[in-house]
Amino acid sequence: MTSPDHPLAADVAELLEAARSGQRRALARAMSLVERGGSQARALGALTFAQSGSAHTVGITGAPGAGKSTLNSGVVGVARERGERLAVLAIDPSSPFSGGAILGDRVRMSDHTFDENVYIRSMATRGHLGGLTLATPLAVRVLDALGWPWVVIETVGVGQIETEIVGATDTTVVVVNPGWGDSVQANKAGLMEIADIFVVNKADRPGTSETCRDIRQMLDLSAPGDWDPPILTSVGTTGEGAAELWDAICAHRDHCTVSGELESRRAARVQTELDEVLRATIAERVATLSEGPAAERLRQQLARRELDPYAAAEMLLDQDR
Ligand SMILES: Nc1nc2c(ncn2[C@@H]2O[C@H](COP(=O)(O)OP(=O)(O)OP(=O)(O)O)[C@@H](O)[C@H]2O)c(=O)[nH]1
Ligand SMILES: [Mg+2]
Repeated sequence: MTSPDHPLAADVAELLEAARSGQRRALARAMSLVERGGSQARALGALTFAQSGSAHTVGITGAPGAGKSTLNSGVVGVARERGERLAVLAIDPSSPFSGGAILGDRVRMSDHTFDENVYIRSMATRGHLGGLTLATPLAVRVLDALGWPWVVIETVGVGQIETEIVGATDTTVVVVNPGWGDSVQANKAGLMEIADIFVVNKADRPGTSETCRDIRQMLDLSAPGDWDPPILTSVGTTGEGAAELWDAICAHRDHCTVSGELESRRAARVQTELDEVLRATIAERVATLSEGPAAERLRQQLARRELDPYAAAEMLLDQDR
């Protein structure tokens, strides 16, 4: 039995074929399956893995309201003028139910809504195991296999997971605002670490050059690599600086392609993804084991101190073998 919500692997292949032929609805459905996780998402991943690896992924991160979407819309415009095709994923890690940020992003990206060479998709976690940390690379893989040469991932850089997602791209752009240097931000060090390009957006506001200088100083303190992250300025609302940002993204792509860093980063990423899949799979198993009727009996024995937790765990694992 095949239902529209639970297609079999063959249907997933058909869906991919339809998406490949340019059907946007098929692509949207494929992305929904990815978001939902589970066996269909895995089937999509399996079908697309071998064909992926051509797309260049660009992460855009920064504090809420830094102007990521506005700036990105300008960058997409520049890239389009240069004849590029791009897919944009706006990741909303905040909650599965919040739609505010996503709605805002839709409005800001609306310049590109009717352009068949731009694909824009918002993704939220549906609460499945591994969440966006696993869904994002899968979504990228689908777009990649379908022939999108650029995948831009925008996410709010406030927490560990968000940095993980955006840090897991080929080129990472960190968007800050004037005054960032003085602000106490918990994951500043994390952002410094993942940034390939810095952009001080809202450069129409005072303090821009000071912020650029502060970032320069922080970068000088960190271990030098063979890529020196440029520090750019932009005004998202006017499009100022968007062309320079696109140029920097292309320069970084060329650099890491030639240096071999692209390949090593990607190899490391697949390894991280494997670890993440293992973690999620094991977590799922733990949840199943600790919910069953056997666990309930053991819990009572634990409460009566007839059994210690190690012995109980062993018994559950034995039963599951
Ligand atoms: N003054 C000024 N305002 C800007 C600039 N860029 C963006 N904005 C405004 O800043 C606000 C937030 O912009 P967004 O592009 O939604 O920011 P964001 O980082 O995508 O926000 P979230 O996705 O909610 O984290 C909007 O009102 C923009 O118009 C800029 O360069 N200067
Ligand atoms: Mg946004």
